Amino acid sequence: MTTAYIGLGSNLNDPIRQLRAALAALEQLPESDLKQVSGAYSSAAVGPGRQPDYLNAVVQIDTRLPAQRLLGLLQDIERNQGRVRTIRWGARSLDLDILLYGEERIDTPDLTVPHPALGERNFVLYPLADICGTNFVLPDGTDLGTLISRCPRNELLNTGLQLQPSS
Ligand code: A4P
Ligand code: MG
Repeated sequence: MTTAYIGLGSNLNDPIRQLRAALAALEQLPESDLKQVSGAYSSAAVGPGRQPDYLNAVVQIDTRLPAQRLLGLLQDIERNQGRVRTIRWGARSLDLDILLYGEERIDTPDLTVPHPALGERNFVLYPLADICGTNFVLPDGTDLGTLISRCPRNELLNTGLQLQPSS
């Protein structure tokens, strides 16, 4: 089993509904268990032009899927939720990024892990720390607390919205 962390983001078509639907789909991934879900955070869009605010979250899955296969299945989920790829960093109904895949470093034309922007994005680092704590060490040896200390929280807001139905 490999422990992987996936970033979820949406700023179109009812983001809270998009993230909840994504979570339901992630629970159905083959050869995988959804282990932890962060809070839902809102933030201003990083990217071109004026865009609606984002809702972001991070989840932990334990999986036997190879990283490339996981990426393909995540892209299927994006497509099922009406994602249309237009411009890079443009508004989207759902974006699923593989942030970390165990300790692995992957650098192929269609997959870079750890996600190259992970260390600069408060909307990734803070929800990641929710579920794995600030002592968590990344494959390059940096701990999450150090990255967070360099990445101001700014207007990032934990909405308190529940992504999973309470059991
Ligand atoms: N790809 C490479 N590595 C990965 C990975 N680790 N996980 C490739 C997922 N995909 C990966 O992605 C383009 C290609 O990246 C894919 O075909 C895949 O093979 P995309 O999702 O089609 O395009 P994108 O998301 O527009 O580009 P990119 O560079 O992935 O953007 P990001 O980094 O995902 O940023 N602002 C806020 N507040 N919150 C956000 O969530 N997200 C973005 C998108 C911009 N601004 C944001 C947010
Ligand atoms: Mg993406």
